[in-house]
Amino acid sequence: KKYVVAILGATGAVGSRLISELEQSSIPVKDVKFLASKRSAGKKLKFNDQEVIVEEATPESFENVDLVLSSAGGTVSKQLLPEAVKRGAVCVDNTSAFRMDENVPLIIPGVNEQQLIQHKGIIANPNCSTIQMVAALFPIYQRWGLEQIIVSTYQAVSGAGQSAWNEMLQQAQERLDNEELVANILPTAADKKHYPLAFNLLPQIDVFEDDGYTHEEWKMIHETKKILFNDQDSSRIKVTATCVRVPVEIGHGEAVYFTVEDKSAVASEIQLEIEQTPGLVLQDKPQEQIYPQPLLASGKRDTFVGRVRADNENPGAFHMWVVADNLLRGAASNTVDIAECLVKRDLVRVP
Ligand code: A2P
Ligand code: 11C
Repeated sequence: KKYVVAILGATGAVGSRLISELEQSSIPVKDVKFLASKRSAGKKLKFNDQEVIVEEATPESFENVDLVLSSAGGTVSKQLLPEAVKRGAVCVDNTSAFRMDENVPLIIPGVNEQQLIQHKGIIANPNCSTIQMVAALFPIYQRWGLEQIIVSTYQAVSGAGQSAWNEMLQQAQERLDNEELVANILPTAADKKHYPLAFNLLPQIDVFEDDGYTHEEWKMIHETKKILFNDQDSSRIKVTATCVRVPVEIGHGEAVYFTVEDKSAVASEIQLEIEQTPGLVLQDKPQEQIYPQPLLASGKRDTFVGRVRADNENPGAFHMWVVADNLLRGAASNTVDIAECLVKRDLVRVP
């Protein structure tokens, strides 16, 4: 069987990678449709050697489509994905629109793809910072159990979309030209004030909740619990986060501090588990200054782990440093991996 695949948000930072990941996937593609806003209608993009003309996304765009890979923002997903499902298309969504919906599986292949069987038309891709953290912790969780996770993130600007990325590059040029740095988007277009990111750090990703956490921090906490416990017994693990935007183009870094249930765990065994897990790459030779870095992870599908070490003051507690390409591992690759799992399990149909 071959599939008609639509990419919603094909012109975006994640969209361009959805196209290349689909090209390299095992999914048998009959035809593709590239959808974006009205602004991009008529633009020409490539799929393999074929020229594809971008169309404005409307509910009718999804007639005769089997599979939708979507990354055009939460508002667009909320409007259009139910229309796609109505027309029989199965949607893998990169946005936060449906992640916490109890009818929507939140999937990281290699961690919980068995939950795909429950899908009702929409499957959610977790937030990029959640994916790389849970991917790195999962083998540790399976072998020793997890009590608590305390994470501090160092997130690249590309996570905020192409326009925020352009804004930071422009600010870097402004600095070189000794001009004032202009900020109209970051930390987020959804809030009132804007600050330069170039040569700066912004401890705000997304908007603030009433309890003083940002929505990005909220996502890391609640998505992690949903993925590991499928919404049942989520109090079994304590998760807390501080998310910071850093002037890096691609590749989120995360300092992950965690405590395990089984206190017999040692750092060398944790390193071994990581080394043996497909999709994880151990880069951990302090004496040779080998550790994960965004510039090294950019363009790769793997999750890179290093600086694994025990907290010498607290038995059963460890640190590690996790880096992944947020646009690939945290978005496009995970989405296409989900789609491949759906194809392999013959689940590309709306029940
Ligand atoms: P467009 O390029 O036409 O604006 P990014 O995350 O890099 O900012 O990309 C966002 C993606 O979502 C782009 O492909 C963008 O298309 C698309 N998009 C934005 N608004 C809409 C909309 N109303 N309908 C469909 N696609 C949209
Ligand atoms: C960022 N993690 O780096 C965000 C981007 O929920 O899919 C992804 C937002 C999301 O800004």
